[in-house]
Amino acid sequence: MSLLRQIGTWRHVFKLDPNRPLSDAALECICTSKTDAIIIGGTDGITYENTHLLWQRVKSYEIPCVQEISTFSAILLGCEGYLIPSVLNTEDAYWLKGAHYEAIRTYGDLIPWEKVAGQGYVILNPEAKVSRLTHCNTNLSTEDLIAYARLSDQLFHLPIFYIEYSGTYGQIEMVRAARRGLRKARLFYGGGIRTQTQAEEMATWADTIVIGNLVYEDLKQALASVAWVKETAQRK
Ligand code: 1GP
Repeated sequence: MSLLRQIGTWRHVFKLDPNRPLSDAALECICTSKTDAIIIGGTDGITYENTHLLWQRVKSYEIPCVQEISTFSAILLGCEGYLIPSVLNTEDAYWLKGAHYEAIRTYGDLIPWEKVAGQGYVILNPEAKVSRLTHCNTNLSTEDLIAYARLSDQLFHLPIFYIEYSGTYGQIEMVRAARRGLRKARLFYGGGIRTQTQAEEMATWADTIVIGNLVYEDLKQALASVAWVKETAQRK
């Protein structure tokens, strides 16, 4: 199945950070949890070594595993898929297209485009490391979100629109606004999901729910989130 088709089936994914320790037992629970995929990615301290090590560990399970690229020196050759964020609400064009241009200029003909999916990212938590790193304007209204969703989907034709609240639970109005703006793209939501109510609320509007921190803070709840999201998706 092509990467885009695969992504079209994802309801729930775990995002694992190469820079955070995870025991073998915890990783086994995550990879056999019936989540739809593992995304390897993070913001701080990402190196080729820690990324490759985590990938090797995940690869021993059957779960699909893709890399969300944040640092191009850490790109995993031979990974089954690559998610490439372009931050739409950044004030620094480097994070929208500059880093991408550099990577494409470096790797040129070697890039397996059929395994690459672009993500239109809107980062909405001003306290998140990724928000500070990428100089985002997080002070957005629902009208702004609708416009960004249309820009990403109808103008740039990015297959994924990602609302990123990394570390904090977001506002449902923003997710609903993004939903209104999208026609084709898949709507990803990530940020601060810790409870069943939160998972169900976001899964009602987003296509794919990304769980990150909870893996490291409360593994039991993280594992439970798979069913919370999937059962909500089935009811839609
Ligand atoms: C982070 O969107 C993901 O990039 C998930 O967010 O870590 O807050 O769950 P949390």
